[in-house]
Amino acid sequence: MSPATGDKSDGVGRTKRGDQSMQLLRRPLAALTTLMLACLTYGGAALAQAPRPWEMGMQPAFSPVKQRIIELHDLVLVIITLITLFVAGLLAWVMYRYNAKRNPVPGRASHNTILEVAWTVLPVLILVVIAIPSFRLIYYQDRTPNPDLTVKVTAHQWYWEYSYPDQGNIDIESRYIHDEDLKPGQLRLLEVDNQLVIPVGKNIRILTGSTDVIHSFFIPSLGVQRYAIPGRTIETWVRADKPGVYYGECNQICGQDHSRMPIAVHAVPEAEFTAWVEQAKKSASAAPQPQAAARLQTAAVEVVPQGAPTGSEQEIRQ
Ligand SMILES: [Cu+2]
Repeated sequence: MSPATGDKSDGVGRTKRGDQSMQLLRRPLAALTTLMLACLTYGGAALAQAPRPWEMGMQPAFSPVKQRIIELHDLVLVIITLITLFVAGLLAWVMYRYNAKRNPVPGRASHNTILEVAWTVLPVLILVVIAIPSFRLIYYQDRTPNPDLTVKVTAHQWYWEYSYPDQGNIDIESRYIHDEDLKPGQLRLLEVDNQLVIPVGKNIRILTGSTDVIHSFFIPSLGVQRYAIPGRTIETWVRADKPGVYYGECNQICGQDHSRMPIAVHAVPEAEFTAWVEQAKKSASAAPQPQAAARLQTAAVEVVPQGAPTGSEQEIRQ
């Protein structure tokens, strides 16, 4: 490119190239501002927990299970980092010390008993060190021995249904908010019309099921991830440490609107939860939902052949 075309002056001493470098600077500055705003928005404890711009690690923990997941992750990260550095160091040493120039006559040794025992036993020991906390965590997040509350989570193409068998079978359906209906500050494809309300600090038993295909109930900041499978009931549990809204998504590819079945868990103090239950009971008796109740009863055993439209699909199509 000639200077005449690439470096035109605008008459006040600034050049086009100068403008370009300003523009190059502007992008990182804008990103930094977005990041700072995001930190201000989400940084406080117990606000909305959702994915953030430029997020590198996992979402922070707001449940004991998530806390343990992060601890296991950190342990394994240290171990694999040490192994990677060790192997990379060995490789560099071999390339430096034993290349053809420095080592023209290769050695003829083919066995070393101590080394062979060591490189078999050490990896086994490392795997045992990883396996012990892994199995502990699997059993810990599997179920809670003394649940304070049970919530049945039923997945549909493409929305969630939450019912509370211990609270008079309250049954609510939870759907995403369409882009055009989003209010300022609401998160696109994460906000829902009816949140899953739970009391804070209580052990909640979660039972997942599905009426059509395999979905997955996934809330990163609470450390919950369970398949929702037709014809099966799968158990897990959660305890939210702080009040707040915790966002998640179906993370099992389940059809064309897979990306449109978000989860919003609203953890509230117990008194607020009791009030919500009363309110939900009242509105349920005011407007009974026989269809939803019937679906709930059959959710655990209903298997829909693949390709056959389900009741919920038909509703959506109408
Ligand atoms: Cu799904």
